[in-house]
Amino acid sequence: MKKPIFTVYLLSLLVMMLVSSTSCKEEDQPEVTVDPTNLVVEVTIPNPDLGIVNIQASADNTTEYSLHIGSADQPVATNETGTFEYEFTESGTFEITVRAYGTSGRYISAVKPVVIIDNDPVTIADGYITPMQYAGYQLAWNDEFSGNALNTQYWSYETGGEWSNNELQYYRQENTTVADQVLTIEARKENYGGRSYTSSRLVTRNKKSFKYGRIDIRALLPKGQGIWPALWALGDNITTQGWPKCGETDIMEMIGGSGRENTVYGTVHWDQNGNHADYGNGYTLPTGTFADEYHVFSIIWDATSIKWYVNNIQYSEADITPAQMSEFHQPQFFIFNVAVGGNWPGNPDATTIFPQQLKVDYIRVFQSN
Ligand SMILES: [Ca+2]
Repeated sequence: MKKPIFTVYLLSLLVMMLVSSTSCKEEDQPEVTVDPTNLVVEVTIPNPDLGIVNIQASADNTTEYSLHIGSADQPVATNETGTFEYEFTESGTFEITVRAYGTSGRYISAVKPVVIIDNDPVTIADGYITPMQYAGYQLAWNDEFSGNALNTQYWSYETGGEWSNNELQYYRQENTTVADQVLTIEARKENYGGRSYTSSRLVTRNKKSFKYGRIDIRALLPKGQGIWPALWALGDNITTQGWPKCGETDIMEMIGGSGRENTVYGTVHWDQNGNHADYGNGYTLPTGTFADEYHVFSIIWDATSIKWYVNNIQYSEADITPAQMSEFHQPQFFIFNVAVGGNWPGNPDATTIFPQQLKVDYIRVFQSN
């Protein structure tokens, strides 16, 4: 897992002075409590390659200082000196609030915005890589995303705002780029077509479909509550048979959100006597998340089974020999998309950072000799 390296930028000084609303005591009483005054907060950056900021606060008539991140009422630290150190572990725009408390128990506060920029983003070199050849197989098709545009001989865009699962995104061509050896699908918080989020959905429908083989997809996943990247496949006959009779093979799905970004799921969906049936399992990383570096999501699909792998570690197997699973003996086309919100992940919330990107280094289909 890569250690993040950040550069910290301070925005222009924004200081708010607040005094809590309780009124002062009457003049005829002895003065036993005092309100703080003259709060000054300085934020400095000791080392631009770390996410650490140093905070020095001073005020008159103050007995205690507290440090808050954002608008949280709960402090991350308190002391009598006003000297704090805080380390940010995520990139983004944040606010630091310092409160100075007087003997009255009342406080004044100052707010400073800081921008934390990831100075060492994950690169294509980070993470697991699979080989270009396997014994007993030959490469049937691959897209290494090495050009500067999506190869429309292989891929089409599926656009629009009406999708199942109560998803929130509008799919557009504009959210897809190919550059620097990778395909990027970007989910944005952006109003378009009556929706509050945009993203992309790409398909190889009518262009590239396969029955059986080893499929390797190397990808870096996005993260955040409500973000739902998927690398999957549907039967070519969906137009005549409908879903789920066409068969669906989910090579990788991940639902973003706290504690969930270290797990991916592999699933098959099919028709069983007129009912939807599915089977799947998840794989959880021993350390880190799928946003920390690239991983390779694979299936090995043959006449008897579909097996799912992460970084060549098998975590699931479906027996596809039952007659009810004839779906999985037909060609399927690929779909890459990043959905936003919906029934499974739930919707984005204040913790979700936009934009989010799914990056794909390659898709390779190997078929047995
Ligand atoms: Ca590539």
